[in-house]
Amino acid sequence: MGSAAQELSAARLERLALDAGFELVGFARAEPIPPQALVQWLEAGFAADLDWMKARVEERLDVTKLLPGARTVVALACNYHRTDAPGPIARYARGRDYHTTMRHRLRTLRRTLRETYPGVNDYGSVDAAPVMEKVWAARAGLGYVGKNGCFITERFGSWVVLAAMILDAPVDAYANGPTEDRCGRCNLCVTACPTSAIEPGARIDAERCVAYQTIEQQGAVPEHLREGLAGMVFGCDLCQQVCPLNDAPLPAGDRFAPRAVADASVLELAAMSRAQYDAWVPGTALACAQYRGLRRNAAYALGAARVAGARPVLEHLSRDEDETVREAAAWALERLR
Ligand code: B12
Ligand code: SF4
Ligand code: SF4
Repeated sequence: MGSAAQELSAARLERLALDAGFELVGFARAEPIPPQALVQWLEAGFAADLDWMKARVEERLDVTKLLPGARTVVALACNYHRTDAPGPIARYARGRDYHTTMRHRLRTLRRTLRETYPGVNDYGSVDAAPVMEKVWAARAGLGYVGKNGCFITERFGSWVVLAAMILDAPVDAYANGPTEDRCGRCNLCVTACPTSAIEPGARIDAERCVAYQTIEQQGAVPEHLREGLAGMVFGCDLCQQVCPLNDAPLPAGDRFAPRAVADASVLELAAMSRAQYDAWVPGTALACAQYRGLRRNAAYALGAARVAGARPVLEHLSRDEDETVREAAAWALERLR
């Protein structure tokens, strides 16, 4: 069965995606994305040093550049919330790396898709591909982008990670765009953000976002932002934590079960030996920050929160072989005086 032009059954595809492990599935026509949101964000400098965000703009705005003849974007989401308390590691990063889980599910979907519709070609995206995943999730009716810049669903709130699969065939039913904006007059996320990173229009200035500084940025964190790192070592959940639309989270499946590292305190992360790092971190999204980055972040977090008992650990870090770790520890020690 199948040629690229045949109309596929949305209901059948949805079943395949659910069987592959995705929890929310929607369909959008693969039409070009109006350039304003992305172009204005880039021109405002909000991509900071994310050079890969500045590249491949044409593909981001037009998925036919990624898959010739693209007709449909299947938007996919998985809940990752577990009923655990706030901690120094953002929730999405506490278990097995979500990229691995989502890629695994995409591969399963691709396999069954090809069995069902042999002539159809696809392009899969999880995070790093030049695909605007929130825009596709919105167009495909899975929810909407909240004031905090996060994608909010009815069922799981914003505790979802996203993926997309582009197809070169149409489906027989498409969604009618984003669900209703439920933010209204609420502004809790904007006031909760410790570094004022949330701009009007759901635009996040990456430079000012703790998630960017603790995950992506390799050098020293600018001094005026360090205060905002109190208690956070990897990523930041504050603008989601305070969101009333996240008040009734549902527990995610075992693929998202927290690993041992999720129980570590900021102090323990700062004091982490190389052997502990090797036991805790590989296979989780934390690996992105590396050994040095996690201890640098922990030093800032201890200094920002003025944790008095942290002095011995910080003194140890102030003699670290890595200059950024040494400098972060020196800054933190200065604040304990
Ligand atoms: C760059 C990036 C970042 C940057 C910038 C954040 C941002 N909001 O843009 C930094 C490093 C700061 C970051 C942080 C985080 N990120 Co991030 N990030 C991305 C990435 C790679 C690209 C996002 C992007 O294109 N930004 C550029 C702006 C211009 O586009 P946009 O985000 O889509 O927002 C605009 C449009 O959506 C438009 N818009 C809104 N509604 C509609 C509707 C229609 C129809 C149209 C046309 C447009 C439109 O308005 C928005 C504002 O201009 C995506 C993965 C991907 N490939 O999409 C993950 C992604 C957005 N991140 C994700 C996560 C989990 C996070 C963190 C929560 C991690 C953490 N806990 O620390 C934080 C949240 C910070 C925040 N408040 O947004 C998830 C989002 C899950 C969710 N429920 O929203 C994604 C989708 C990764 C994934 N595959 O799951 N991230
Ligand atoms: S993730 Fe943290 S720093 Fe970034 S916008 Fe949300 S609250 Fe602000
Ligand atoms: S905290 Fe309020 S304004 Fe922010 S995303 Fe949630 S509902 Fe919208």
